[in-house]
Amino acid sequence: GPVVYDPSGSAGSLHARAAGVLADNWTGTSTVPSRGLYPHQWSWDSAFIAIGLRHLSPLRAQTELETLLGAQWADGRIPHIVFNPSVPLDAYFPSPDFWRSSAAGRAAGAPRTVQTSGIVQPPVHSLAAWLVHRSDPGLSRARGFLTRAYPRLAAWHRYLLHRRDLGGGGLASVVHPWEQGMDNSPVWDAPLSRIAPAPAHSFRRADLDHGTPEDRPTALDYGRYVRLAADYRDGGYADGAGAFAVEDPAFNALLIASEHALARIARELGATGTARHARAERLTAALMDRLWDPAKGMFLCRDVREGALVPERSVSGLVPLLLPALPRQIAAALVRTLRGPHFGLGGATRLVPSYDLLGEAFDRHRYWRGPAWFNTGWLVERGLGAHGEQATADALREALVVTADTTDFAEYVDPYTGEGCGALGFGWTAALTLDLLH
Ligand code: 9YW
Repeated sequence: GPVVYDPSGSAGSLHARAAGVLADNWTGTSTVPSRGLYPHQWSWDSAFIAIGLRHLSPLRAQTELETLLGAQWADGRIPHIVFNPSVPLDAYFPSPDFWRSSAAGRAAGAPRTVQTSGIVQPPVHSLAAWLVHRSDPGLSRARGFLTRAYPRLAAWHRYLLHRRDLGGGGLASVVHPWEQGMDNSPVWDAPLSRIAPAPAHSFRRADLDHGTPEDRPTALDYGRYVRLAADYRDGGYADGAGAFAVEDPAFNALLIASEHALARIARELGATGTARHARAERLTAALMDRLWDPAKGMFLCRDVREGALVPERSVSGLVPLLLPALPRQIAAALVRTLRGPHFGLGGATRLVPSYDLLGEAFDRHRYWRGPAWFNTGWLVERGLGAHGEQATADALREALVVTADTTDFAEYVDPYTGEGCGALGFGWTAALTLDLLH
């Protein structure tokens, strides 16, 4: 839709600067989230980046997704990182040697030609593939883009639906906070407290060479991330046995949106897609059944090992608004929660904080413990539009675009002041700004 934003009469220059960020971060086959902090390909970043890139170059957007899909494991999982072999090993931790994905006796059929991590990230990919196709169907058909992508996307969903249904209720579980993408969210504090941290001297954090320590996860958090990942690796990446298993509303809502997108892809390729739409509807029912909290008016995470909901309010619990098929009264409650004191949209803030403004663990600068992020803002903006909340969607879109502009496409921002934090020239911030401008 149209964006009112035009401070200097040159919205075109914001567009050009966003395109410049994506050009700087482009490696030739994919786009890095940030040249300094994250010099490899990240899974959900690439999906969001492709959604923006399609406005600049549908070919590059297709290539972005194809590079990621090329790193798929034999069991269907899409790894959360695809490593760039020309970047020094110590530029990012954990590096390829940590994951041992290409060591002898490759676990679960890791790819032979590229080095990857062994965990996953939220399944935004089928949604991205469909949007990329729609931006230039002629080019897509000529290149057989969907024909080649479809079996890989279908295997990815199959992995999540079958190997990751650790709670037995039909939803996919994440086995590491990094898988859900909101690394140090206060939601993970309780399930993580059961994990014995790896000793601090057993690894070296490369992120602290770039990020401000007060904005990054703590040393204790990192020790636990390393322990969990090492245990998963040492178990051959087999699913089911780990001490950490959580059903997350954003992860599952994105799976549902992607399943609907995959149904459309199947139809484009000549099948009916009916079974996929029906599966997405069953997943939506499971989401409401297992994760909806009527008293809080939002979705919560379920700690599968405890068999209970985690009573923390995170932006993750608002992301299901993105599903057009959500029952009216559920969508209405989510919008009330978004505007209420815990998230403050249109009141205390014009953006969407990553965590409860009134929560005990709220920290306006520390990563996923309060700051507003552009990918979650974009998802909520789409959700507001899908449920007829046009004025609120427009105001949020305007705020996202202005904030991307004034912060030079920051990774995340103070939800009250819009002050930029983390990396600048961040990939999905630039890409989703482009999408919001279109
Ligand atoms: C890290 C790349 C990734 C994102 C995650 C974000 C962060 C990696 O960066 O994780 O080192 O902390 O939390 O969502 O995909 O942008």
